[in-house]
Amino acid sequence: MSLSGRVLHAETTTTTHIALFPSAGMGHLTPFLRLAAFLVHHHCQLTLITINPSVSLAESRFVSRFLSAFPQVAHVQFDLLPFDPSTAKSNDPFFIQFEAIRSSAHLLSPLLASLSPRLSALVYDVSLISSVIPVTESLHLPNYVFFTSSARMFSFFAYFPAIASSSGALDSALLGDALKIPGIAPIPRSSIPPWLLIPNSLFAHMFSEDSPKLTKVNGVLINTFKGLEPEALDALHSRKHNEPEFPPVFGVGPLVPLEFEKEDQYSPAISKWLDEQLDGSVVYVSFGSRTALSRDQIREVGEGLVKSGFRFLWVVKDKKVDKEEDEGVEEVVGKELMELIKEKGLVVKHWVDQGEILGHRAIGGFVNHCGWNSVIEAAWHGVKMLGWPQHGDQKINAEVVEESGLGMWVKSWGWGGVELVNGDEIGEKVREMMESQTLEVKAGRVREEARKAAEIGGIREKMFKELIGKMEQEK
Ligand code: UPG
Repeated sequence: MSLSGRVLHAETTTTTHIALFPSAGMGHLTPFLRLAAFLVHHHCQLTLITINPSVSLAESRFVSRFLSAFPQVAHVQFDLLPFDPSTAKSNDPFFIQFEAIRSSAHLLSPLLASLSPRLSALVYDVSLISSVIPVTESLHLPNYVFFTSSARMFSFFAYFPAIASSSGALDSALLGDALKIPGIAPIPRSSIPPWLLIPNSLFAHMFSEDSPKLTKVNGVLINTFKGLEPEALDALHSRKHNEPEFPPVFGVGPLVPLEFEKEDQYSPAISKWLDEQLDGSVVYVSFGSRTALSRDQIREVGEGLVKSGFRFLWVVKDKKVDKEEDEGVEEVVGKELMELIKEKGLVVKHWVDQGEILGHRAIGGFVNHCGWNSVIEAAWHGVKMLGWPQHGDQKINAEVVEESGLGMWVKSWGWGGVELVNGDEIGEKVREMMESQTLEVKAGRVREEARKAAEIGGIREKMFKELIGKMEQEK
C-alpha cells in the first residue's frame, strides 16, 4: 500500500478538522503519524502539534519527513514551560518529557481555540489524559485518546482503578497470582509492569489518575485489529455495552509503515546485504527505539546469534537516547566477537528502516522486545517472532504474540536488565523459532488477517469511517 502526501492532497475536501497531539518517543510518534496519514486519506483536515525540541533525533527527522510528504497538514510547535528534571518521578528522558508535557498541557487552551476552522476533535497521547481533559472540557471540544499499545494492555489500563490501593499503586493482595479481567485471559502477576507496584512511581501515578477519567473521553483509538486481538476487543465492546459511560474503542489498525517513512541513508547497504541472502534465512534482531541492553547482555546476544547457526541482521543500541550514542559498533560489541560475526551477519548501530527490513523476502524471524509497533509490523509481514520483553507493556504484548500464533517468548528470561541471559540459551531459542514450521504457518495466518483488515472495505476502513462520522456528529 502506498499512502503519499501528494496524491492525497488532491482528494482532501473535508471540514472535519482534527488536532493531533503525540507525546515523546518513536513508539508513540510513529503510530500517531501513521494515523495522521490515514486521517488525511479519509479527507480530514489536520493540525499536528509537536513538542520542540524532541528527546531523540529520530523523532525530529520523522516529523520532518512526514511534513514534507503531507504539506496539507498544518504544523504547530508547542513550547513547554521550564521543567526541573530533578523533580521528576523518573530519570528516563522520555518519561521526564511525559511529565513536562503534562505540566504544560493547560497552555494548549489558547492554541486549540485559535485554530481555524474550528476543531472537531483533539486526538492525544494516552500519557496525557488528566492534563488534557480540563482543556478540552473548557473548550467543549471532543477528546479522543490514542492508546499506542495493545488492546489487551488497554483492558488492563481501564481496569486499573479496581485493583489500585490508596497510594495509587497496584494492591498486591487484590492482584494475587494473576489478574482476572472479565473477558480476557488472566494476566500473570509476573507480566504486570513492575513500576505499577511501586507507590508514587510515574506510571502508578498516571494510571491511577488517568484511568478513572476514561468516562470523560469521547473515544479510544488502538492500533490493533480483530484478527489479532479478538478477545480483548470483544471484551472492551461488551464493557461499553454494560457501562454506557465507558468510551467506545476503535481498533484502527493495522497502522503500518508508509511511503513517507522511507529511510534512505542506510537502506541501500542493508538491502544489498539482504538481497544476497536466501529466502527466509535471516533473523532480524532489534529492540525498538529506546531500549539499550547492557554491554554484557549485548555480547551474550552476539554469541547467541553466532551459535544459532542462522544469518542475522542485528541492530545494536547502547544508549536509550540516540543523540547520546557516541561509540562505534565495534567498541560496543567487542573486537573478538565482531570477527566471529563477520561471516554470519550484519551488525549496525544506527536507525534502520524496519518496515522495509521486515518486508524483505530474506527475513525469516524477528527477535524483538514486543514494543507494540514492532508487533503490528511483524504481523503485517507475517514474520514469526521470538519475543523478549524488556519493560513496561511488553510482557502483556508478548502474551498477544503467543496467543495469536505470531510468535513465542521465553517467560523464564524475566524483565530486561534483571538477569543476564546467556548466549547458549539465546542461540537455542533463536534456532527453535527459526526452525518452527508451526510458527511459520501461524504467522502467515496472522498476516492474512492483517491484510484482510486493511483491504478496501475492510474493518480498518470501517473503523475510520465510524470514528470520523462520530466526530462529525459531535461538532
Ligand atoms: N524503528 C525503526 N528503526 C529502528 C528502530 C525502531 O524503524 O532502528 C521503529 C519500529 O519500526 C517501530 C518503532 O520504531 O515502528 C518502535 O516502536 P516499538 O516497536 O513499539 O518499540 P519502542 O520504541 O520500544 O516503543 C515504546 C515502548 C513500547 C510500547 C510502544 C508503544 O518501549 O513498550 O509498546 O512504545 O506504546
